[in-house]
Amino acid sequence: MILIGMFDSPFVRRVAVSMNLLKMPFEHRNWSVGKDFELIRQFNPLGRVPALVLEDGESLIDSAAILDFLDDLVGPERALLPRTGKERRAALKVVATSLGAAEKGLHQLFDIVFKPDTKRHEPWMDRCRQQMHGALTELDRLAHGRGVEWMAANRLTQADITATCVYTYLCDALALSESWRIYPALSALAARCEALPAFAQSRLKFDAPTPVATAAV
Ligand SMILES: N[C@@H](CCC(=O)N[C@@H](CS)C(=O)NCC(=O)O)C(=O)O
Repeated sequence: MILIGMFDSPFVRRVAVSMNLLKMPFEHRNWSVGKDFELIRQFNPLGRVPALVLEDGESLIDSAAILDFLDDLVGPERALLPRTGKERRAALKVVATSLGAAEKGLHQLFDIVFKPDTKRHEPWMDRCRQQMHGALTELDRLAHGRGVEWMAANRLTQADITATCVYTYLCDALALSESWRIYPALSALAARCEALPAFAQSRLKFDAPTPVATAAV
């Protein structure tokens, strides 16, 4: 299988980490949504990543659909999203909150990367920041409230993978200052996960565009 997209994307990375954990080998195409837009559009008409190209050439798009396919492939015993009940509800809540935070972070970043300074609308950026921090506060509360090592079950699940990929991404891309102090439980979870080989294999340190540093907590 071929995974398209750079590991600085939390959406791509959560697929890569999941495939590593499930011991599914993949080829990686490190294509950028900026300069490789036309190439990406051949596999996803939206021009977004991730896309996963299967052995028969079929292309799957959207991280949620790809992860659903992977869980289906490995079966209920090994699936990363709990199959049913309270654990599934808890995991889906963490995943939804994390992806919402990622989207609000991306809105801020894309405003800076793709729009001229004169087109930036500060009240909109403030709203995105507020929504992103609201989601991170909730994730920190959920991580703290658990009292066990993982977010949704007594084992590592998609909740931990997605929360970690998103949190690491936001800290890196938006240069969130003092985030470990403000989100201690979430930071501890992310540190535990990032220490695992499945995460380390897709860790990409990247430089945030300079003006983004205004996104202080
Ligand atoms: N819901 C999608 C979101 C994917 C997404 O927004 N990817 C970003 C990269 S982090 C992208 O490709 N953005 C380019 C664009 O939308 O033009 C998923 O979960 O895969």
